Amino acid sequence: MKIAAVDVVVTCPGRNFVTLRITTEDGITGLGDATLNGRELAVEAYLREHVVPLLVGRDASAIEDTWQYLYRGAYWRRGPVTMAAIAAVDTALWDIKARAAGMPLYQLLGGACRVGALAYGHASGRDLPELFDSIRAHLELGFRAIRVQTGIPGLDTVYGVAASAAGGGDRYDYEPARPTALPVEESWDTRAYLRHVPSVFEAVRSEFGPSLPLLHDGHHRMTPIEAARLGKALEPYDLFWLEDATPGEDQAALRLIRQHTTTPLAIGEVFNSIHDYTTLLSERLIDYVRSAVTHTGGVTALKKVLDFAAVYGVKSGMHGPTDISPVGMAAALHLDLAVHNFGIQEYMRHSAETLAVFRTSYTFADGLLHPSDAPGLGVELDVDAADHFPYRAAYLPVNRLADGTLHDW
Ligand code: GCO
Ligand code: MG
Repeated sequence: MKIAAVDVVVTCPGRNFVTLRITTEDGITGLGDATLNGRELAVEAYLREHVVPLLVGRDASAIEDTWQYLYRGAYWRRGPVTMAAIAAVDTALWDIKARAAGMPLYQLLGGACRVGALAYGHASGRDLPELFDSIRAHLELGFRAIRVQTGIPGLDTVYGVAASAAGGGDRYDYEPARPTALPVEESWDTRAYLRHVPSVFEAVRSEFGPSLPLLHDGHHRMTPIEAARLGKALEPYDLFWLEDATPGEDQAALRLIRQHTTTPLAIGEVFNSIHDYTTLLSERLIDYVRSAVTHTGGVTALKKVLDFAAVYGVKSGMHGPTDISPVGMAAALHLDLAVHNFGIQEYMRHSAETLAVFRTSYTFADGLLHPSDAPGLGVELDVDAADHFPYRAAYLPVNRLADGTLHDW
């Protein structure tokens, strides 16, 4: 089963996506997500210039060998651009193999360990009434686990808080990279954040009771000792996890946080390699692996990370914002079903525009996601529809402190 053609499709149905489409000589096509939010064309060029010419004529069924060929064979390893490109090839080849077998991908990965993947949705509000409305709207949609992000007194805009959550906040995208000439600049104040957040979780717990799983994303903004303090302050509210408390590069930072708090910790959405996890897993410094198929080298590589995590009792909690395309989302759902150490799946829901280009078959019911039993990943790319949405340059925001110092966003 030789690879006959490879296309890189860049489209912007509401936000930018990069998709690799591999076609075999016998006409089977496979899709892979290569979207790197705000840096999309770097991956497109990497694929188009350096990877596509290597793929045509290769055996489409040799997935591990192709992975090693692109990883070891490049000499320059790892990094978000390289690993997103490899992820797209790997995912597309798994899609092809599963379509050729007439099976949903999760069957090839060992079969289902569960009936569906528990998903968490994103509730947010600039103040408590907005936040409560947003949580209620998510509960009505069927979510059984909720991420809570809140406005901070004194700050105009805060990561994770929809500008128009007032309308119920059941569907929104508060952070598409914005199509401005320069990144939007937001302001940040960690002391104000640390003072405010525990009171919000106290209010949410007293309104919604003790059993609802609640999550929170620190988005890499704290120092280790600040994160330790927040984790400790949130202990009475029994979080499912505190995510990305500190910047992702510093694995040792989690040691300090861990010494001070029993709040479960999740990290890894910006990681791109199993080597980013060696300290974190072997020293049991985290509870959840946040990596997505899209940014970690694909199904092959993330399955290895999760098997490594299982040795230490660490579970999955895959990244699933709207900048993971429906193709990347479907790949996540197949792994969610197949790995024993599944924890939870983030699910932000794509817009109608996006879903008109990517025809999905996965379903959400009673708080659980299922990838469907369609062969392969279960997603079709409508290339004609994609052509109606040309790429638009866009940036994620940047953060500055009151004195102008650039801070992690
Ligand atoms: C999350 C993430 C996202 C990122 C986004 C950046 O937990 O879902 O933090 O919201 O900000 O993926 O491109
Ligand atoms: Mg996050």
